[in-house]
Amino acid sequence: MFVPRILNPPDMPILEGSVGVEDLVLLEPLDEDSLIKNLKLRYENKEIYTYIGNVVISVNPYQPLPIYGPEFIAKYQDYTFYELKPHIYALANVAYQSLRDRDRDQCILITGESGAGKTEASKLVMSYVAAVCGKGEQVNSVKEQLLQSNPVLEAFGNAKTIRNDNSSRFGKYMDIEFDFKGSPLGGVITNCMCPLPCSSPACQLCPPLLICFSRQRLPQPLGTTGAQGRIRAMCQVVSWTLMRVFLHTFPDLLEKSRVVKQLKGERNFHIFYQLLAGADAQLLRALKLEQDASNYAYLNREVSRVLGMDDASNFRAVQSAMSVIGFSEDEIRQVLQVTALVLKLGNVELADEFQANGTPASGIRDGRGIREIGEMMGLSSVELERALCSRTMETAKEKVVTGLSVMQAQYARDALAKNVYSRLFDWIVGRINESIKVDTGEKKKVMGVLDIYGFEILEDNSFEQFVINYCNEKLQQVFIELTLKEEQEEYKREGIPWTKVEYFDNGIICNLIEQNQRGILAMLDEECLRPGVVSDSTFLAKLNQLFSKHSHYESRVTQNAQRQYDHTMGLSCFRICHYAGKVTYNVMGFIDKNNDLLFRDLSQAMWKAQHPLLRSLFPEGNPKEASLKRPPTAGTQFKNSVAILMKNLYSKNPNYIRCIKPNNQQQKGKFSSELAVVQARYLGLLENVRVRRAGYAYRQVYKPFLERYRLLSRSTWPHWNGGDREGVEKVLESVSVSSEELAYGKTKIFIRSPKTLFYLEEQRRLRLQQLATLIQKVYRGWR
Ligand code: AD9
Ligand code: MG
Repeated sequence: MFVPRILNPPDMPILEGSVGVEDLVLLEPLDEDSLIKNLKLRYENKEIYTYIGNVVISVNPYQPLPIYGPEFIAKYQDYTFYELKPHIYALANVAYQSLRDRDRDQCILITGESGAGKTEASKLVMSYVAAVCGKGEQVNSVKEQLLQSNPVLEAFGNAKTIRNDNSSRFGKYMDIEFDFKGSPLGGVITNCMCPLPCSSPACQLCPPLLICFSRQRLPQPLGTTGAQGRIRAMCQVVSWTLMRVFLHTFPDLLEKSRVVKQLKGERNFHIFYQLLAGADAQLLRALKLEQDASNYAYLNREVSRVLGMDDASNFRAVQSAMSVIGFSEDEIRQVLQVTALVLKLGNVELADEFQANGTPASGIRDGRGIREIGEMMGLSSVELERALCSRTMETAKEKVVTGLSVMQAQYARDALAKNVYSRLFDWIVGRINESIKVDTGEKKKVMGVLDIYGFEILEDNSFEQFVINYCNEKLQQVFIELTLKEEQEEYKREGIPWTKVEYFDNGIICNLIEQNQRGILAMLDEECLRPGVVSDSTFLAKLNQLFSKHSHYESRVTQNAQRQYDHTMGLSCFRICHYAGKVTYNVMGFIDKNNDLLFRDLSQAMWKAQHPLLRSLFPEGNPKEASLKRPPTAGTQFKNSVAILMKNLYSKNPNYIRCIKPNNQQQKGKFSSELAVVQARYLGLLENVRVRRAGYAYRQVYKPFLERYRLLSRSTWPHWNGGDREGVEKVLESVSVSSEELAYGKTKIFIRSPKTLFYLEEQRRLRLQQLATLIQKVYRGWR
């Protein structure tokens, strides 16, 4: 039996009640405590999504919930943003529709701390887009490739960490491009029939109750055809073509250090374990590998398995995904060979040796291992050993070869392994990009999806946290500027005076870090390039001198000068007062990590290797290409990537998904308020609500607003033939909303206080109850 939508509880918008408010803009009182309580209450009721206006907050459920899949995608596709419960699909739908109908490129920014659910959210967005964006053989193949890129990227770029069993160890930004021909690629006209008999007095009630009236498009006719039908909705289905996907990763921030060393309880990148567990005997033999992960120095011996993760079957999934994406068999074989090479490099043991003149040097202990590696690389083992254990210094007149000490040679070996792996990862990303495109040369529309590490405050923060947090400062800047700008522009568009909102501008912190020639990154580069003895300590001394008076910089030295003594901060540390809180960074290792040196001997040796893929990863090893110019430092590369990303984001309309991790144990149903409150601060949620509420907390286009509330006025109910704006005026007059609470824009009604909206919702709820009782009586009468 057809059930009118309003009688169907799961579809009813619930603004207040047992599961908390769906939109934090409606929160009363507005403070941190009630914000967290609201999220907790909702989480405990398995309502993991909550809005702040058009921002989606997502709390990781750590369990599969029955709210995803084609059925839900179809539902969210047919409703406007506030009509159904908060959901990522609703946000994806708005982004997709604005892109389609308003010709605006979109970006979806997903932020949150490790394990908060960013990558899962990005996959939901991708599957939504894949489901709604048109059909056709070519498009389907792009969709398939788009979805299959996930397992491949995750195998090579994700790892088990203490905080997340499937943690992405790289930043990912993806442009999903659609083609646009100026008119729909295909159209279907569907007639929708009212399912109630036209003679029924209930027909008087149909318009506001039926789905077809509130929807612009229906995939299928609703009910019966012919004489019974009274209402006709013209629905046009428009197809769009998914054209290509372009992945940008932050290669300089693939956590390369993980290749050679992992923290206690963590693993190396998944692919190593997948390869060992999933390869059959023949493949293992071909790759000269042994199945037991404990044989490999680069793999953490304590944890080779992750509960609930099947490495062997994931390996098969990765192989098949690579084929779907378009990697040839030969390419897959070469990728696996290079992966195996990295593992084998870790087992190269170095021993003390002495040069003829008696100075200490190093040599390779295990002759068989190095021979095998050499064979796989297509490089003589002598040459490989020379590259690993010595260094050539070139002056204008001569070449001097010096032996490396064991420590230096170990450093060189690890640097080689890290470089081979990270360049392999970049190559895979490039190869995926090459595949997932159908270049039609038409005008494009783009939806960008950013899945990037959130703000990090660890016990020991190093260079990695420094750049990650810098990136988050920049994202916060985008957030503030675009949110405020968007508010401002909307008010302007609608002809409503703008009230200025006070907020903290974090530009001063961004400058402290990135300013040319004067920022921390520039100082680090200067120190790395400076001849003579440089060390992390000289770098710190320089910072202390330069930023002693900076309001967002602290160290023991600057504290001492101001007679503020904080012994929790180490002597080798500096602290930055980020927008999200203070973070203390230990400078030890900054210079090395920023330099990220790969001795030229090694890149030249790799370029000489016969292995085509390996060789292609080291173009700078070609003597003809060799330049005396140093490659940019890791910090500069990162800064450049961030600058490109920012430019890209500023050119698009932003949509936000803010992810929250409810507990540190990856457990379902557990919500730690202490943990959530810290994240809410990092994410600036309260500030976001304030900005949203500063002027008018709620705004809505006249037509849907009228559809929703017209049953509150006798003038507009059951029939209204006037204009939408006039109808809204009638409704608001009839419920006596004060005119100070309202502003009538060109296309939208603006409501200042959430309380007014509560009031309207409550009135509507009561009215619907009356109507529902009436309908039920009518039904009973028919039977
Ligand atoms: V990290 O910064 O890459 O370490 P993410 O990306 O924020 O982190 P991820 O998306 O990987 O976290 O989520 C962590 C785990 O939480 C997943 O492996 C799932 O087991 C679980 N998760 C996250 N979101 C959902 C969801 N919507 N439904 C069910 C989820 N489980
Ligand atoms: Mg992730």
